[in-house]
Amino acid sequence: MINHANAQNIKNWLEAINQFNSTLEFGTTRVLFTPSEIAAREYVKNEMLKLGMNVREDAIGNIFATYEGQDTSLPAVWTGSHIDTVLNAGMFDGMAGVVGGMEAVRLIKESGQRPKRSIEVIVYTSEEPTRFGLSCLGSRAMAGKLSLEDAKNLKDNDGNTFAEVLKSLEYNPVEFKNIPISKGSVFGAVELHIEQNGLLEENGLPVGIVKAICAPTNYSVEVYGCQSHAGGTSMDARRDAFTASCEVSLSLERLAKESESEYTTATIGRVEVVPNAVNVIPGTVKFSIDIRDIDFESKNILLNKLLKEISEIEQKRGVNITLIPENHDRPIRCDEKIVEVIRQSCENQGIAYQVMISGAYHDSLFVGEFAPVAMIFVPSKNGISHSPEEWTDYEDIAVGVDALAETLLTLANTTDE
Ligand code: HGY
Ligand code: MN
Ligand code: MN
Repeated sequence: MINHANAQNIKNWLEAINQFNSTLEFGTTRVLFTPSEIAAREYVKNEMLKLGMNVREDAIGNIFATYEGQDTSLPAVWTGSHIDTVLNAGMFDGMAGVVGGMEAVRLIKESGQRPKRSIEVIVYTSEEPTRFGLSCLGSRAMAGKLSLEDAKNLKDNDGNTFAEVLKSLEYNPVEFKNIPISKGSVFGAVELHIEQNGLLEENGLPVGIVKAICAPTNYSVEVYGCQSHAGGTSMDARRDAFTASCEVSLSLERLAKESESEYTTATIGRVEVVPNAVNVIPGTVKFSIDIRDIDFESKNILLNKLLKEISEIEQKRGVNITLIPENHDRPIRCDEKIVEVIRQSCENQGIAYQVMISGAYHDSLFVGEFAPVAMIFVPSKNGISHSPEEWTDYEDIAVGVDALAETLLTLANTTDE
């Protein structure tokens, strides 16, 4: 019998991690391998050691904390998430899954049960694209989709490459080739995460069971027109890079709304206008495109329509529009057997739930390339995330951990497959 998760424990861990923050005055910012994130890593590793877990890191900084099972030769069961954040974020995105995994292991240990398989709590390196512009660096490398060469080509705003930063922190580049995880070496992975949408709250449910995870496609777009005088240049003589960018933005929004897929989103979140002056027609505009879809084919259809409309805008407005692809990732369906185990865990404990998709991507998207995965969602207040307003009640996280703990134990005691 496993006890109910301790909401106070969860609160203490989350508040302690939240102290490691470079924007205390405005939300939570913990960017990969900055002092606040490194300090948070040390804190979490220390708490994992206090739980009696073995703790190690790989050559990209993924943290593996192991609660050893009876037979350590069996593929382990994974849980965990990330502790890095977007700028001025909340204190739950990612951290709820790391702390939730730690609390689940604590509960299993406290029950005196030693499962057949080891259970590992993973802290994935850099789930957010905040520093190097690419998401899920740690889990992408585990899936064999990020090489040392790639790491040498990823640069932060100060011109540091990811490979240089890793080396400066004494991660051994020679070991980079040993990061990929082979298929079959992980029995299953269950990530607890905040929902980052408002469905669970709307439906008054404490738990969501994720059946599929959207994947991102990201571009940097550069629009070149003609910088000129805001008064002297008549309206029909302009090649305005900003109004052209706005037309692209409205095309993207319409195409996402018209998508036939179950779930499609498109966002332009970062915009740079040059020279960004009141009385100058912008000559250059650079912006990001982030498209999510639960269906890969539908995302490709949207992209083809967008490229066609962009070339029409170029002609009509006499501007040049360049799209620089960053990543074009595949959505995944979660493992039905693990979804069933989570469902059973909820039913056994009388936890109400709904099965749903994830509009946000997660490390589970890449872990799903080499292991069966599923996710457990807990409610986001007002559906808000990636904001200082992000909030999930600690007791809601505790209920999600109850479902997680029983799921992990069931999977870790499954050996007849
Ligand atoms: O953007 C995402 O979906 C994730 O929260 N990084
Ligand atoms: Mn996030
Ligand atoms: Mn996240």
